[in-house]
This record gives sequence, C-alpha cells and structure tokens, in this order.
Amino acid sequence: MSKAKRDKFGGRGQAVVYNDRALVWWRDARFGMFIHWGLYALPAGEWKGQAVPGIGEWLMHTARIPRAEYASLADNFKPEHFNAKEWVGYASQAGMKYLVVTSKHHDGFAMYDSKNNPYNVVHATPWKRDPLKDLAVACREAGIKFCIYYSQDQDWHDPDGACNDWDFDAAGKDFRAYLDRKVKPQLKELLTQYGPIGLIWFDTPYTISEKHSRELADYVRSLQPDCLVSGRIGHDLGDYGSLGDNQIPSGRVSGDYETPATMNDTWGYKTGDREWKSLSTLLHLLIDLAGKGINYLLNVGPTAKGLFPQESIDRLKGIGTWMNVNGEAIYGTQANPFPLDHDWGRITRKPGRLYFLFFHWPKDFFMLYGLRNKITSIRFLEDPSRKLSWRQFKATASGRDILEVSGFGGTPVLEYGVLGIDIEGDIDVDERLIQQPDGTLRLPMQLADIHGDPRDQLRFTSSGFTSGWTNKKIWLSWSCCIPEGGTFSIEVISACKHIELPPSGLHHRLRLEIGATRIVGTLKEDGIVDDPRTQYFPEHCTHIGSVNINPAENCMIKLRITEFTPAEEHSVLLSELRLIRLGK
Ligand code: H79
Repeated sequence: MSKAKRDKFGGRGQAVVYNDRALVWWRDARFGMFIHWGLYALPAGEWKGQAVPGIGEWLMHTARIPRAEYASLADNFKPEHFNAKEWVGYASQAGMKYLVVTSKHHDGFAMYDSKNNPYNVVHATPWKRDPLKDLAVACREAGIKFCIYYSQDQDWHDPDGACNDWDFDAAGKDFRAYLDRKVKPQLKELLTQYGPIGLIWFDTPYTISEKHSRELADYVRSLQPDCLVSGRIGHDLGDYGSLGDNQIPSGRVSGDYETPATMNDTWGYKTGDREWKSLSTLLHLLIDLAGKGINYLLNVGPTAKGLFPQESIDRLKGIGTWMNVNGEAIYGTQANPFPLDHDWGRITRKPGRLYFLFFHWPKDFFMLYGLRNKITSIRFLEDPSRKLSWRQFKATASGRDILEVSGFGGTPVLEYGVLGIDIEGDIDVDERLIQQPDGTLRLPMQLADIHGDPRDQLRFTSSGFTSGWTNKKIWLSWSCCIPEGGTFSIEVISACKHIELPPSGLHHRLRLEIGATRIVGTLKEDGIVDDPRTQYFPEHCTHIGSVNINPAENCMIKLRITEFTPAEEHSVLLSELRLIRLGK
C-alpha cells in the first residue's frame, strides 16, 4: 500500500485506492443511515436538571461526569420499543442503502454483547439484549449493508482511552494497553459475531499514531477483507475519505468521500434540540452532495425507549417519496462532469446519461453551455409523458456548445425536479471556465493555476479552499471565456474553519487583475453566503468592486494577496472568486 496522493481537489487521486473491489457497493449506494444510540439517549442532553450545551452524545465529556456516575445510567436502560425491523424499514423506505450503527461511542459503552468487556448493553442493563444482532439480520433481509461505528481513539470510560482528563491523568495512559485489552478484542467480536460487515466507521483520530491506525486497519482487513475502513481511522489509511461532520465542500472533489450529517444539530438523542432541518433542506443537501460525488450518511438519534423521533420519521418518509421518483439520479452516479457547479442545480452522470437536478425549476426554458455530446432524449423523471424539446448548436465566436431545453411550464409536484438526459458517446464537456447563460462567471480557487515560489505552501483543502497561503509571491490565475462581457460586481468568498471559530483572513488586502484593469480590496464580512451547505461552516462574502469587461474569448484573471493581516495567522481560507454580472 502506498501513501495516498492528494490532487488538486484535495482528494485522493482515483489511481490510489486500497480496496477498489469493496468500494463498488459503497460508490453505488450514495445514501446511508447513521444511527447514534447509547446511554446518552437517557439523559437526552440534560444532567441534574440542567440543559447541557453541545451535541447529546458528548454529554459525559461536556458535563465532566465521573465515569462511575455515568455508568449507572445503564441501570435504567430498557428500550422496550426497540424494533430493528422497524428502524431498518425506515432506512429502506427513505432509499438508504447502508446503515451504520454505533457499537461503541466515545463514552466507551458497548451497545452489543461484548464478552471481552462487561461495560456493555447485555451485561450492564436490565434490558440484556443485543440490538446489533437484530439490526444485522434486519439489514440483511432488507438488502441494506450493515455497518458499524466504533470509537477507536476516544474512550472516556477506559483508563487508557483518549480524552477523559477528569477521571484520569493523561500522563498515566497507556494507549497500547487500551488497544490490546479493549479495541482489538472488541473489533474481533464485531467482525465475527454479525456476519459480513460493510464498513467500520472509525472516528476522531485525535491521539492515535500512524502505526496504530495502520495496525487497526490491517486487523479489520485480516478479519474481513471486504470490510471497508472509514477515513477517520486516521493518517489517510481509510478506504475512503470522511469529510467533517456536516461539512459539504464548495465544489467537486475527486476520490471517494462521505459526509456524515445530522437532521437537527445533535447525533445522540437530545430532547431540547428542536433545530430540525426541513425536508427541503435535506433533499437539497443530498442533491448537492451527489452532484459532487459524495456519499450522504444521514443520522438518526433514537430515544432511550428505542424509538426514532417523529421528526426523523417524517423526514425519512419525505426523502423516500422523492427517491422513489428521482433515485436513479443519485444511485450509482458520479459527480458533475463540468468544472463548475451551476447555480440552478446539480448534475450527476452515469455512462450514456446525465441528470439535471434543479434547485430552481426553469420558468419555460433552460440553457446550458459546454456540453459537446449529442442528446438523444430528455425525460422528466416525475412525468415521463411531458414533452420537452431541445436544440444544440455552437456559438459562432466563442465556439461554445449551447443547449436549449424548452417545454418546462408549471412546477414539479416534488420539489427539485430532475431531467434524465441520454447522450451519445463518452461524456465530453468544455472544460473552460465560461461566463454562464445568466451572465455570471465563477472562479473556484481549486481550479486556479498556482504561480510563484515556493508553491508548496499553498494547498487546497478537501472542501475546496486555499489553505496555507502565507506568501505574497504566490499568485493564482484563471483563464476564462467571457463571451458576452458586461459590468461585473466582484465578490470573494472566504470562510472560517468551523462555525465555532473566527473567520479566516479578515483584513487581508487582495489585488485582482483582469486584463489591464487592477482592482484592490480588503477581505471583510459584507455578508454571509446563504446556502444549506454553509450552516456549520459559514462562508463570508466580500464585495471588492465593479468592473467592465469587454467580450473576450480568452481572458486571464489574476489574484494576489498584497498584504497579510499581521495579527492573524498568515493564511486564508478562500473558496471562490465570483464575478457576478450586474444589470439585466
Ligand atoms: O459521532 C458524532 C460525534 O459525536 C463525533 N463525530 C460524529 C460522527 C464527534 N466527535 N468529536 N466531534 C464530533 C467534534 C467535537 C467537537 C467538540 Fe464539543 C467541541 C467537542 C467539545 C467541543 C460540541 C461542543 C461537542 C461538545 C461541545
């Protein structure tokens, strides 16, 4: 196994994959259910009558609960309504193809029958049942891949596990002993007691060494060669990459990625969390991720009684209704073949076919630039009897390929209507950055050419941001086609690493060169990007100025940072330069 190479998109190059054969089902699946269920469902976000802030399954850590006191929760764990068939039924109905359930979260409590460690649901609770056993069977019956979450690094119950610094002294911990005494024996149980496991979802590799990550990944593969290992095993040793919790990149990624995501803000059940995303937002995220070639692992946090929250059930049903009609645009598809996402929606593809998934349904006709394949049919998935007509031609000056589709009218019954487009030959798109039919031009950072020295400081994160831009000598350029020209308002999108962290790069001075025109500006927070994607990773928008650009078949746009704010870390997370046309 060679170390994975990061490409321009920050992803792992397609050429280097560890378990290509086992990834086939995972790539096709695109959509899975995460289940966070454990003792934390009992306090449900409250301790001693007080609401505890943060995510529900972190309660023990956030409230610094002594381990013996937390462990006594087990005395009251009796989820009489637990019904594996019902849970799996909801997943199936929603169109999910795999299910990942917590076998042991950071609190260290095993939610299965562990012979090696008594701190588990069969041994320590009055319920005495192993939910994983029923779930494994129910998944198999429903044709859903059964997968298991296991917290390999943090364990707040074990004296040698990571991150409990209120009961134990970090200096006295022996991680090796923890691996040998608890983790490896438990992995062995999980990989031998429940039949074939689709993947093990490791998490938070905060303290684990590369050697230990490798040892665990190899151990999983030695027990079940076809079991995938999630990216959070650490040190890039997983079979696919895990993006951050609820993190959705600004553009296409290359390589295999998955985003774990919540329906409200918590993973483990929390009574006080009413922040439910709407069905429409969840569908938007599913479509956005599919367009970027990323799997969506959507969480449910069942109650201590063993029930899915009604809000989760409602949303799963809604997603299922949409998937019944439009699922073929999600399953087994790959990312948008164009260099850019489009504002109107997302594109997915299969051999011989494209899908246009509309966030904004066209009023009567729709235009797309850059598709070179001849179209043989267009079908509205919701209503195949709808007659849509289309025209394909080349623009004289720029040579860009133009597609016009007409016959839309009305709005789809299901929000986010989808067209299935049959094409001739292998997909062939114009890779140039072209001014779009709505007059706008967008320049993603990850598609820029990097100039200057030393280049290696600047990289692109898996989310599509520049990172480590610390040197004034570095500059970026894009060559683009601006066939119509116009007056453009210029906006730069920057970000923070997470909602809990300050924005990055504020007050840096930027200089933009468009042909002979120079525009300077300072990064500030004029506004935030309003998109479901940015809920947990806000993006800031700075208006830099306006500029007139004449029609140009090949225009070079350059970006430099001329001054870094001294007080801050000399780096900036920039995602995109947007030239938005003003006027009509
Ligand atoms: O299992 C779910 C989370 O519990 C786990 N990953 C997903 C899939 C996770 N582990 N760590 N984190 C997520 C990040 C933790 C962030 C924290 Fe906090 C910030 C921990 C302490 C400060 C948020 C705020 C949680 C408690 C307070």
